[in-house]
Amino acid sequence: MVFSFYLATACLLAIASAQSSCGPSPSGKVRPSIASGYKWQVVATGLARPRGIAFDDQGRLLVVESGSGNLSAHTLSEDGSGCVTVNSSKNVVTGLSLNHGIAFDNNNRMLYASNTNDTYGWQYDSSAISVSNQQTLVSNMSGTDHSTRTLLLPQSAPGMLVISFGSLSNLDLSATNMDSGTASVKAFNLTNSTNTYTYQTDGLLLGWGLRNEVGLAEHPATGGIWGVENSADQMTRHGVDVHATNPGEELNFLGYVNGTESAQEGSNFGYPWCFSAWNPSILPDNGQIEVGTQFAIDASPDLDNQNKTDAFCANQTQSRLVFTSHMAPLDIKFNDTGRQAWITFHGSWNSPQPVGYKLSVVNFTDSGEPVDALTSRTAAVDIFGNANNSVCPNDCFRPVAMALDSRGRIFLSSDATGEIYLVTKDETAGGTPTTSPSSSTSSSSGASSSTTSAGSGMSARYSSSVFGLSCLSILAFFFM
Ligand SMILES: *[C@@H]1O[C@H](CO)[C@@H](O)[C@H](O)[C@H]1NC(C)=O
Ligand SMILES: *[C@@H]1O[C@H](CO)[C@@H](O)[C@H](O)[C@H]1NC(C)=O
Ligand SMILES: *[C@@H]1O[C@H](CO)[C@@H](O)[C@H](O)[C@H]1NC(C)=O
Ligand SMILES: *[C@@H]1O[C@H](CO)[C@@H](O)[C@H](O)[C@H]1NC(C)=O
Ligand SMILES: *[C@@H]1O[C@H](CO)[C@@H](O)[C@H](O)[C@H]1NC(C)=O
Ligand SMILES: *[C@@H]1O[C@H](CO)[C@@H](O)[C@H](O)[C@H]1NC(C)=O
Ligand SMILES: *[C@@H]1O[C@H](CO)[C@@H](O)[C@H](O)[C@H]1NC(C)=O
Ligand SMILES: *[C@@H]1O[C@H](CO)[C@@H](O)[C@H](O)[C@H]1NC(C)=O
Ligand SMILES: *[C@@H]1O[C@H](CO)[C@@H](O)[C@H](O)[C@H]1NC(C)=O
Ligand SMILES: *[C@@H]1O[C@H](CO)[C@@H](O)[C@H](O)[C@H]1NC(C)=O
Ligand SMILES: *[C@@H]1O[C@H](CO)[C@@H](O)[C@H](O)[C@H]1NC(C)=O
Ligand SMILES: *[C@@H]1O[C@H](CO)[C@@H](O)[C@H](O)[C@H]1NC(C)=O
Ligand SMILES: [Ca+2]
Repeated sequence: MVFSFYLATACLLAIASAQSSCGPSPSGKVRPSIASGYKWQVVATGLARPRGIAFDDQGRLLVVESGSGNLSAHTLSEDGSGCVTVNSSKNVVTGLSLNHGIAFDNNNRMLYASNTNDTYGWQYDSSAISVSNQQTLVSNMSGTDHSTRTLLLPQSAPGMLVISFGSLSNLDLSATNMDSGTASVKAFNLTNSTNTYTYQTDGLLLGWGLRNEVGLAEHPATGGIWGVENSADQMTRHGVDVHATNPGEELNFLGYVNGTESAQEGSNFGYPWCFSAWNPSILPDNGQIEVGTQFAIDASPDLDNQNKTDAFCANQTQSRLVFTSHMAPLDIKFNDTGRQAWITFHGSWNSPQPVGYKLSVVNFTDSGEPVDALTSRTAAVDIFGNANNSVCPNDCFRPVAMALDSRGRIFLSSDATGEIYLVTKDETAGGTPTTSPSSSTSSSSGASSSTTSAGSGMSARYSSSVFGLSCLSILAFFFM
């Protein structure tokens, strides 16, 4: 079980790399790598740590550049072969230290964006590419460490704005007080509101005990709100350091904002007392613990030396899926049918081996639930990543946020490299993945390509490549 999981993960991480000849080259030494059946290109480079992205009603890409605090609009051009480039760019909002959150209400021509402390709204003129009538909608979210305030406008409840407010540190005792607002997700009704809401005292509580729910999405068929959580670092249990492969990153179901009731809504999801197991085998006293089970951690000064039990943790709302520890999920977006959830993994310092730095996909059922059970370790399938995670974070792109266009194409920001990528299905690829260790050719139609040198021999406008072979050497590590 453990080994088959590592086999799958290791092989997926070993996907071959190839450079696209459409659009700019990747920044620096970045070498992207993609699964068979998909292709990638760089759309934009040189942005100032791009985070949240969204399309306006003209198909322009708006980008929160956290490095400058500005919000910029990029008019895109597309040639006959589907190659997308930036035609022109313009700053739309400056001077507010915007750092992540962005949302569009195209019906009402409203743009929303956030910095650490406040969420703003503007009327947006997509002809002039400009904003007016700035309002501060929700305030009092200041805090260090986890500084993003993700925004979501659910289609099932027009006028409601969902905001995620993360914890203020790795283990944050203030999160045990529901009134603090930290480590929670809330929804605010903007319809005809005239005053600025205070995060702590206003709004509808969707969940608390959520360490840092950076990614938020609404399921298109059910209206259910889903979040992906960045879980804790440096974890110990019963005096044993278990941080290398625990806790799991989480996919949580947060209920609905349109009045449909659910048991989850407003409940406590465990943090900072309880964490989900990713690798139960290294946890002391693991008799009752499976993958995804929430367990108690050691008392520590950060938590005022207080303790909770595994029985207490079993009583908190559990997640619906878990992912490899420390991959740092930052965004989730459903495709049009709601049967695919795309998740970006930014990667984190706290994993002994670099993990994440990639875009994965999770299957959902027609009724809007993950196909896999909570105990699964193979729910997330890797689509786009870096060719060699050993060189991460320095020489890797780091996926942050996505915007899907009406054709299901995925635009993807990378803050570390200042880039926007485009990942699409490769309609010309017919082949199935190969794991043949002797493969050495490459083409634009999904034939095998191995592996270590980017770009050589690629002459097609795009390249798609296939899962490579270094599985054995990577596996050897895990058997040690
Ligand atoms: C950029 O947009 C302008 C105005 O729409 C258009 O005339 C021009 O052809 C575009 N440039 C490219 C490279 O597509
Ligand atoms: C951000 O906006 C400021 C004006 O407030 C401007 O001086 C600066 O050049 C802008 N930065 C970028 C990267 O566009
Ligand atoms: C947020 O508020 C804090 C505390 O008042 C302040 O120090 C910080 O500069 C503010 N940050 C922004 C981006 O406004
Ligand atoms: C604003 O946040 C601070 C903590 O940063 C808190 O002490 C205060 O009560 C909040 N204000 C309101 C009105 O809730
Ligand atoms: C919001 O305000 C407008 C203008 O005053 C009014 O026509 C509308 O009925 C209000 N909507 C709600 C839901 O109260
Ligand atoms: C909430 O939205 C979902 C999806 O549109 C719908 O099925 C459900 O009936 C809605 N609930 C209410 C109370 O309107
Ligand atoms: C939001 O507020 C408006 C105006 O008071 C109200 O008509 C609407 O039902 C509210 N929406 C939700 C989802 O509660
Ligand atoms: C915390 O719980 C553990 C295991 O139940 C126990 O050994 C330890 O003494 C407790 N620590 C505190 C500070 O209560
Ligand atoms: C679990 O929750 C139930 C119902 O709220 C409560 O009666 C019970 O005491 C809780 N158990 C623990 C260990 O917290
Ligand atoms: C996800 O669903 C697709 C069909 O839509 C299937 O080909 C694929 O194997 C599924 N992946 C997993 C991990 O179940
Ligand atoms: C990955 O990078 C590491 C560190 O630079 C290097 O030692 C290793 O050979 C690389 N592996 C491949 C397959 O390129
Ligand atoms: C969304 O996912 C489903 C299930 O895998 C797939 O059939 C459909 O083509 C996807 N939609 C787009 C636009 O890619
Ligand atoms: Ca949890």
